[in-house]
Amino acid sequence: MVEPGPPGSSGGDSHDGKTRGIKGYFRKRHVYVMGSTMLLFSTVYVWYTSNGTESKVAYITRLMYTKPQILKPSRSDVLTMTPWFAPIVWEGTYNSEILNEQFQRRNVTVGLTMFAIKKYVVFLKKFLETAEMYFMVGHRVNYYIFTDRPEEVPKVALKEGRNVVVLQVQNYPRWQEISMRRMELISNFSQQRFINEVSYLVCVDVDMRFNDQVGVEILSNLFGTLHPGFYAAERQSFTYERRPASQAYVPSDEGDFYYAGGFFGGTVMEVYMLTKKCHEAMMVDKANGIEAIWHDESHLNKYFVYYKPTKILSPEYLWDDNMGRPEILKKRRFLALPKNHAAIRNK
Ligand code: UD2
Repeated sequence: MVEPGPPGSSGGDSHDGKTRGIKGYFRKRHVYVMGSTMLLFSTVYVWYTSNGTESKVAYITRLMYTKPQILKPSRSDVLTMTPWFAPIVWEGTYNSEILNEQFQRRNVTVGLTMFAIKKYVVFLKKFLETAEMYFMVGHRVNYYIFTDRPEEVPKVALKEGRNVVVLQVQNYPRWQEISMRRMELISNFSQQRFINEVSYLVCVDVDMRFNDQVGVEILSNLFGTLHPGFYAAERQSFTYERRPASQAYVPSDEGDFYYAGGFFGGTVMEVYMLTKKCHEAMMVDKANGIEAIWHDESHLNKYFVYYKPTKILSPEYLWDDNMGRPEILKKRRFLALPKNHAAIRNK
């Protein structure tokens, strides 16, 4: 393989280690193998002046991987692009080595928000342990744990560049209110804190475990996740709020997908706007004595009808084994844990 030489040179291997006239250069090549499909070459060129002192260094990085094929779509069994040109993320549609390289260059930090109020603290250990194995591996991560029981947050060993931040918040008597108030808290903390600490926020339920890689392929300005129960359903079957009196109302002839309340995110600014608007809508409902059928999830779905996500995660990213194992599902990355509602809610 012939590599180009540094700027201004004629290039090629023939100049390795030789001086040319009054100036010469040496080349040091580092080869990193990233996964099985991509090679990352980092070549360092060092020029030397005639008296032997180093004068200039140039870095040339090459990325080598299998070329995409326009005539061979990566998946033909599922929709991979919405009509507003937002990619839908399925296994096989992306190369995580390319994406990791791009995000590492930007030194991105991702905030993962979760709420463990009252008895839901019991879910934290498994959640964090599996997140350390599968969530944004190789990237900087802040786990933001909202809880009313900070002393019950388990200590979990973290890899380098990853931190736990415990945020003490109040609880509410009803589980529905706890779920809905997440919007208010995420919007307040986005404005006060997250905006200074992370680039992206990922907002998830806590009664879950990671089961496979969830990486930077999910990141985009604003993303939502297809609900595992409705990805193949018709519009009329979506459990949107159908009462016009609620701010979450979606008419029967509108809407694209039914999104899960338990996995959304985006840049801090986009998440701030989403959570603020949903919280305000819930406060209007409260004043009018109405609560949307699926609480915060109904308001999230209303928001996404009019503010379209720029990326959509397939149900690989939020699966429940009670839904079986359909052929299209090549990975089950983030799984709902079975829970005894009577024992865990309102406790
Ligand atoms: C669905 C949605 C959830 C939310 C809810 C609204 C999924 C997977 N989940 O979950 O995001 O939209 O419907 O009805 O899409 N919590 C506590 N303590 C409590 C109760 C709740 O910390 O006492 C938190 C916790 O982080 C939990 C989340 O609120 O994961 C949602 O509550 P849930 O999981 O009980 O609601 P569920 O399963 O109906």
